[in-house]
Amino acid sequence: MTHKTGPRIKEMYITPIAIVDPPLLNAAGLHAPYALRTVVELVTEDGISGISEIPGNKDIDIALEASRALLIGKDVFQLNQIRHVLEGHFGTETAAQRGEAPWDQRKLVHIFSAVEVACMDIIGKITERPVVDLLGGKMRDHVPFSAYLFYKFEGAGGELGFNIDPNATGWAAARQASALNPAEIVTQAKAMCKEFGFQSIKLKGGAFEPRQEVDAIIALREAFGPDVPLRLDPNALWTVETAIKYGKEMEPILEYLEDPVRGQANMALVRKALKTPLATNMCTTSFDDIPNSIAVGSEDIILSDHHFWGGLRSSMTLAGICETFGRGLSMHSNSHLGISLAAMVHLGAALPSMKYVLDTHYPWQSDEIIMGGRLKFEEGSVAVPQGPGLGVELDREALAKLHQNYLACGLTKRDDEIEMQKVVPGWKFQSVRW
Ligand code: GKR
Ligand code: MG
Repeated sequence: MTHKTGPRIKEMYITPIAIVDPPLLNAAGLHAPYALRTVVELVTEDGISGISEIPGNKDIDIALEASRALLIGKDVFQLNQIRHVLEGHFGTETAAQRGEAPWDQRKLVHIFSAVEVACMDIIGKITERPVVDLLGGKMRDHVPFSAYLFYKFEGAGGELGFNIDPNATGWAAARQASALNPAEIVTQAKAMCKEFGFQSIKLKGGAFEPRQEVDAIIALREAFGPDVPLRLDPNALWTVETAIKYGKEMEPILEYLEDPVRGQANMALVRKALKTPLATNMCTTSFDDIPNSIAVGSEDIILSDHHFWGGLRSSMTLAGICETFGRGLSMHSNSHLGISLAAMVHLGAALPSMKYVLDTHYPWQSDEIIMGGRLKFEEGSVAVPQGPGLGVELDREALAKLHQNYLACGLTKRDDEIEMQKVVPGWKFQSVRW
């Protein structure tokens, strides 16, 4: 097939949006009423559009704006050149720039991801193949996810904030309820698993002292039995001593313990002391981190994330590294909509093996920006979208509405500490707390 006008980038649209997010608790504080995302659309000279979604942050949006001039005129198939040009302009980032928060604060990885996914969406449309085929092809038709539980204050988020919609039913009602103790966590888990059919459960920890969170895991085990794998993620807030003490107590019931402690050296100490596998999206988060990860043995499972590892193809490279060095691979998530979920599903479908089902925050969101509305889960899995490229199209009306939310809400970057201080004055993030 030849393209007379060539698949060259003619336009780049960068749209920050704000999506309703309930008051979820984590190690860094509290989620704001809106989570920020940025939607990128590239359009070729012959009018083919490709889309992507990344975590929202004004600095990243400014950098994306600065990349526009570098991208216009580029052939979407030349992804290696595109990356080279972006690196030439922005320089490289070190692992240290990731920061101490549970999420990644680098810029360049997000830009690579935004540009690469949108280009691959276009390549898929041109070649009439789904993105999964561009990653080497499908290993599975349905990609399984885990329930992702959060401690939370009562509230629906968005305009309602800490209030609730009394007319909500089912999961939409359960999502508004408070979850501040093990019994409420079990109630949340039952409602989420009923709605989405999840067959594994992750609890976001680091919100309460470890005894309470370990008791929640024990309560989940009692409620769901031994066939439902359980994971706990304190986001590196525990000391080595705490992690070993509670890790040993949970040894018989945890599938894996995620980032109990901060840094590869501490993770390696805990890993030597426990039989439970350790997973991370905090200590081994870039290719620069891999040599030391292997040298010290900091984790058993790396939680990939195409937004943080620089795109889908980089995530496949990571999968190869994990295979070579005997690491498991799963997937990390942050608050997101359907463009990200579609990309996660294409990647998940291409992964050589799927021992550990993937994370997603999707049940916590109610907004959507893709035509046809929210993607469906069946028995905890999402079917690989059928169409070419990502297989999802932008709903421009919904995008415009969520962009208005962004302008109205006044948030420009995620800061869970500030949100928590609105509820608990003087509350401070501590990189290690218990
Ligand atoms: O959404 O509060 C959250 C999570 O804490 C998120 O920011 C983390 O990056 O899900 C993440 C994790 O697994 O650490
Ligand atoms: Mg984590």
